[in-house]
Amino acid sequence: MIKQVPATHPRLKSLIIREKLVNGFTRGLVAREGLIAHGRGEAFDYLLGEKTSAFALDATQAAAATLLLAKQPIISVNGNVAAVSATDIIELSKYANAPLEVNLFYRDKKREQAIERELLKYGATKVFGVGPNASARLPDLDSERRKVDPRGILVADVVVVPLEDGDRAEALVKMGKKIIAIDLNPLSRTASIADITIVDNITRAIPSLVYAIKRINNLTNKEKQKIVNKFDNKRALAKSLEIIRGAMT
Ligand code: PTJ
Repeated sequence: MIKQVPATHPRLKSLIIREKLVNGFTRGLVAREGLIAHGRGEAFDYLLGEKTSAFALDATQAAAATLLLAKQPIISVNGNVAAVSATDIIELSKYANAPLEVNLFYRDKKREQAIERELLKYGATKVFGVGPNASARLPDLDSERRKVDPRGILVADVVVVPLEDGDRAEALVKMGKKIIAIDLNPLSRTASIADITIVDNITRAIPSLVYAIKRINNLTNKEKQKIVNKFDNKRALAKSLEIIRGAMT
């Protein structure tokens, strides 16, 4: 219980995120496996110094420009995202003009409805991908993540995929979509296949993405495109690994 932890505790922020995950699990938002996935993220965050690197900020700028240039962007939401970043992701949806779609690896009816309720409770106006609305199928994908909304991920040109390490990103890339990943693990399959990977904790990444969108919103499309062209995902991932290597030595 976070109330028992003194405000001066050096790991308070990390403990608060843990508490949100556990609460999310108790309230039926998070899959059991989501707690394990969070542990993996925490380990990488620890090695990254639990702060946003300059390279993550570069990726955030490129992601902001890509979202503003997109014709039909969409934000994919899973259980962990709903538990730790519901209000942030709703703000991002508003400023990026990108709807939210529930897309789960461990899909079950109760949990998708609980996530939808959570998003609506915090101010989302519309949530795609719930129940019969996830009626389309992504080709070349066998997992439950293949079930998508024909108005959302299926037709989107840019997809934000936070917290997944899987083959969906690959299937989406094959379909010609641009992928913005948020993943603390720079070695994950999603991180390496994405066009832009923000190697940062989602709790820091989304607020800085919203800030970046507000900041560059008034630039011309040409200027936004320049930001995108300047960004090199492979280099940014290599730099994140350098930070991790540095932390180990
Ligand atoms: O809600 P569901 O059914 O869609 O399931 C969600 C999980 C997260 C269980 C599912 O997508 C999964 O199994 O994911 P993976 O394959 O464990 O990948 C999760 C990735 O997110 C890992 O690379 C973690 O390092 C990373 N990660 C975990 N917590 C965070 C994170 N990245 C950024 N911020 C975090 N807080």
